[in-house]
Amino acid sequence: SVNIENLNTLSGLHPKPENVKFTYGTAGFRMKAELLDSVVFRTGILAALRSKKLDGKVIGCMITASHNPAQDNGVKLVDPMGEMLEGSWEAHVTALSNAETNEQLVDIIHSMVSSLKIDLTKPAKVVFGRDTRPSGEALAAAFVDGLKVLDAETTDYGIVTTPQLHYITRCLNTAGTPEAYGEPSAEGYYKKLAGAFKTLVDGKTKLSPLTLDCANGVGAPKFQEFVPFLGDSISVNIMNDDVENASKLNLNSGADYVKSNQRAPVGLKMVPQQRYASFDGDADRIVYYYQDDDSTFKLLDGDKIAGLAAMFIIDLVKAAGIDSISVGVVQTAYANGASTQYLRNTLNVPVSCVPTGVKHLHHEATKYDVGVYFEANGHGTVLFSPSALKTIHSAEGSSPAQAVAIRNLRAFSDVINQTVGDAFSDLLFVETILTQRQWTPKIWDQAYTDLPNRLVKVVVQDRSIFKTVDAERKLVEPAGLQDAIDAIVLKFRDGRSFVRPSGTEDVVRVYAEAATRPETDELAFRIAGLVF
Ligand code: NG1
Ligand code: ZN
Repeated sequence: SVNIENLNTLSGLHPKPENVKFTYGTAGFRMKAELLDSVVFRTGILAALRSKKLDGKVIGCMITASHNPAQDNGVKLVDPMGEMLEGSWEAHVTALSNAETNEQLVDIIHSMVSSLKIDLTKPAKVVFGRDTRPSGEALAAAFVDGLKVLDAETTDYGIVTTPQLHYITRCLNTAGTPEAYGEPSAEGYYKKLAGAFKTLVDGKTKLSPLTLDCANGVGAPKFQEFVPFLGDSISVNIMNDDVENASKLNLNSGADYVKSNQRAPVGLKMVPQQRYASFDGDADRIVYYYQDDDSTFKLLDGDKIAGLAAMFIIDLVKAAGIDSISVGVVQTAYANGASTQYLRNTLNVPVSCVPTGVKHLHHEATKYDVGVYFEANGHGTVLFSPSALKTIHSAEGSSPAQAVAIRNLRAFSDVINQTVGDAFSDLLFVETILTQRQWTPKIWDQAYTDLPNRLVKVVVQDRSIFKTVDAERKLVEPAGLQDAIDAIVLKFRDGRSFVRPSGTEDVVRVYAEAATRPETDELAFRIAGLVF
């Protein structure tokens, strides 16, 4: 059983703050960094338990608060194949984090051990990394103390992007198997992605340079590290790369800022028709943008990236002569209505809508041979099923053109991080498609025209009274509210609006879209008025 004396000593170093209730949500634990010490310590205990439960498989842990301000931090666990922690364990880690005394902590551990049949004699292996936040180092030390409670073996990967940590976790667990995913190191990651990218752009005319806003986060030093591996296959001008000055992290920059404000990050003077992209603070999200000749700002968000990827893959499987492979796209209700129309009616691909949160999108995407999933905010990736990969790797093609398409499909599956949305990998696959087609951002943008849309936050007394169904598109509670929403939406051309409680902030979100900007604003205003 657990060495209680050891646990008491270690736990004493990481006391729980009083009167705080913690919840492991869609983004793990995330809050002001000064509240996190005990939470991260206990997350270490849980990670070790999870590894023991999975017979010593490696569990990953990432210490980051993504696009949140510098004073925040967070912690998130990664399951063996690089996916998010299994849903049912979120309740266990929440319970551990809220134990008020050491006795309660021990009780919860013992009841997990018995109800989940965890064999404590099994080994535990846990790896971890963190972003550039100053609070990260001390939190990593708290995590290591948590691992000591159960004598877990551990490796500290230091400062890495969130997707690198997911990649490394999967590599460690698949090493030596037919599913081997790559070398478990940042260098192995760079080599794999760069190698695939070079194959994909080989012999094509290089595009003009891409300007890349790194939100003054971990993406900056890590992309710098990546550049030598890419050689002269791409040129990228990195900006907002000041990670020494912690207060600048995500400040008026990054994917979340650009998407929410529909404007360029601080310090960027845009030139018409050039390509720009922004990462978020832990480099798992990306959005593109450009300026049109009339100076308007044009956003190429997660929906636009999904459309581009789906279009390209459909063409590629046709060209390869293996169009038995089915392609599908997964979105949330926040996807622009015009993107859904484009996917369904122009590309003729099936589109599923799931609740907000990457784990829902990821899960749904595994149902297709090739599943493209993106949140509008720029988090997403493309999943190739094991059988699709087998088909792609065994196909030979009956013409030189087919052979080239097959080679491209293989490289495309390697350039894409299959574990989680990854800004580096998404950047490379967008650059691949634009290079292969010799497309400007404007040509990419012409696939469809976004409906004007508006996302507003409404602060309410108790957001837990809002209950949704149908992938969060309909409210069932409070009673009558949905009917009132429907009655208003009906009056707007191309009108669509829905209301849901945020999973990460204490607000209710109202989304609206309609045929024109003034109608959209009016619709959003009227629906927000109903909620308030
Ligand atoms: P909530 O706060 O539940 O709306 C937000 C984003 C999600 C996702 C999560 C996790 C929107 C509208 N919502 O969720 O897409 O990224 O944070 O970070 O962008
Ligand atoms: Zn992020």
